[in-house]
Amino acid sequence: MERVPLERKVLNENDRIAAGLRERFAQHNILCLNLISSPGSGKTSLLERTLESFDRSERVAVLTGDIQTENDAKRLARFGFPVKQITTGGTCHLDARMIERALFDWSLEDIDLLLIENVGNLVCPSSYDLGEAAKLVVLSVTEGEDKPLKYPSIFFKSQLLILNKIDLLPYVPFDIAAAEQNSRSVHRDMEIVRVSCQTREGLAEWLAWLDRKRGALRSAAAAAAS
Ligand SMILES: Nc1nc2c(ncn2[C@@H]2O[C@H](COP(=O)(O)OP(=O)(O)OP(=O)(O)O)[C@@H](O)[C@H]2O)c(=O)[nH]1
Ligand SMILES: [Mg+2]
Repeated sequence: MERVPLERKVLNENDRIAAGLRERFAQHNILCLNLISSPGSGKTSLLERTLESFDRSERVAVLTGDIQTENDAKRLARFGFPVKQITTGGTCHLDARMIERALFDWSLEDIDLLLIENVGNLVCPSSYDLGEAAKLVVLSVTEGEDKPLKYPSIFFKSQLLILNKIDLLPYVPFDIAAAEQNSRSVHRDMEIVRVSCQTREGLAEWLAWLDRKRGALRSAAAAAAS
């Protein structure tokens, strides 16, 4: 009985900080994306493939969350863009205050695209707004096509489903059409890309999606300025 009001208070506080972040991102025309998945679905791998595709002049930055270790930040720092690890020390999700703190010594004027890798968890991160323009969910083909039905919240809230590890489809009993159908039964307008971070199949489609979102933001900013 006590749990519900307390949870609501924490989330209200988070929403307040997230709204402030969203406003700052809008002021600086930053596209912020929040990547969410179970542990090991391939969030860091997707970010590695994404960063390696960018020219060094791109104004991209990454925040990556984990309960322990700086492993993901080390993997991503190799590409030469600003990367910071947020180690939550036990908390199963990132919250808006963690993002605010992590950004304190970064100049937002220098960033166009902020990619956030959330803690590996398909449940808790879906409740926390980080001020992002969109949540993206990664599901790999080793996890079962029923996951959108079992964990509907994150599939309902995500704009894009990235179906990863399609190179493993010949070896695992995963019905990819059923996974997509399940996902659209939870979220009718879900956009979907199929990728392999191993073979790079489908990555062009993901990068094109990213490009469209960045282009739409640039056009909206130019229209607002004129
Ligand atoms: N076969 C195959 N393996 C992949 C693919 N993408 C990632 N992996 C492997 O899956 C494992 C987990 O990938 P990560 O990128 O670390 O996953 P993650 O979602 O960042 O994991 P956490 O940060 O721990 O939640 C690694 O061994 C990757 O090499 C893929 O497309 N195909
Ligand atoms: Mg990772």
